[in-house]
Amino acid sequence: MAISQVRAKVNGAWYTLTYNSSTGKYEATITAPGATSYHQSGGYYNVEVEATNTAGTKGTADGSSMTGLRLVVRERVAPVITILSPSSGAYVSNSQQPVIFTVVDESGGSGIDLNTLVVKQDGTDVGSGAIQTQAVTNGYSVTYTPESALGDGSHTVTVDVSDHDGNAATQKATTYTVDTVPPTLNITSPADGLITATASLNVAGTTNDATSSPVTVTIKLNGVDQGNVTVGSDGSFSKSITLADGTNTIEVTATDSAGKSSSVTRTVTLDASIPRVVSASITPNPVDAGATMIISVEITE
Ligand SMILES: [Ca+2]
Ligand SMILES: [Ca+2]
Repeated sequence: MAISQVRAKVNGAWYTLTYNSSTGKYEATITAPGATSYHQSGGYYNVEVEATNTAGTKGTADGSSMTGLRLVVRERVAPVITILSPSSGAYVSNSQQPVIFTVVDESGGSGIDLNTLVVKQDGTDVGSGAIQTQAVTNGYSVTYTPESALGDGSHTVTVDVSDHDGNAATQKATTYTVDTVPPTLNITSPADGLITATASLNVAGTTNDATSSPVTVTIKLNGVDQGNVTVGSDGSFSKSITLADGTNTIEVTATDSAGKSSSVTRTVTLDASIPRVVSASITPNPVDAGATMIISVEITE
């Protein structure tokens, strides 16, 4: 008996093996399939081997009976983590601000292994209870929501994940600031209820924020924004506005970088009228010395 042909079928293609006299085995050097075996049944390519003798009789084997014919192919492209929000440097006013990111493997890759997903809040693993996932193309959209309120200040979330073939994504991180406290706002001018004869009025005060300065200030006069207000490094601000005749409502709002705001409203009355003496009389006139008389004056505003 003699062997006439030995061949192997890998991923649908047949390859002829040749006899190696030094090893006594039939061998071939072939190129592995270009795609991971992760999605194949059992996680491997089932390689078939067939030997034919000179009588034309075939003997076969494959991975179902011979584990050495179960070909595991791993792709070597790492998945990609993209943090969508909050972005690094952002200020947020929610002490349980959700952190939203995607973990996506390449098309045709082994896919994201969620068991390898590690999210850390300020260095501590957040655990699976704080994480929600939703499948997207080649991966997942993930939302991490802190289970308890974070303190005001800077916080960092890191994300790690690998695909099913063990390729680790480059770690991504976002560092953002939680700020739940609105800025202070103190109006030094005008006093509430001021009545003035001058249309030009200085609105002045100070503002500050412990966590996310600088603070922006807006001044609305009777509902109309009065334009840019410069806030000094010490938090002081001052702006001249022009009052309308009668009752004026001035609303000053200070807003920190996290969007938290404080407002103060002042009501000021502009009375620019000049009293005018229209007529006057003294009755009686002439009057007897030491007698009673009446002075009567008519005034308009
Ligand atoms: Ca991959
Ligand atoms: Ca604040």
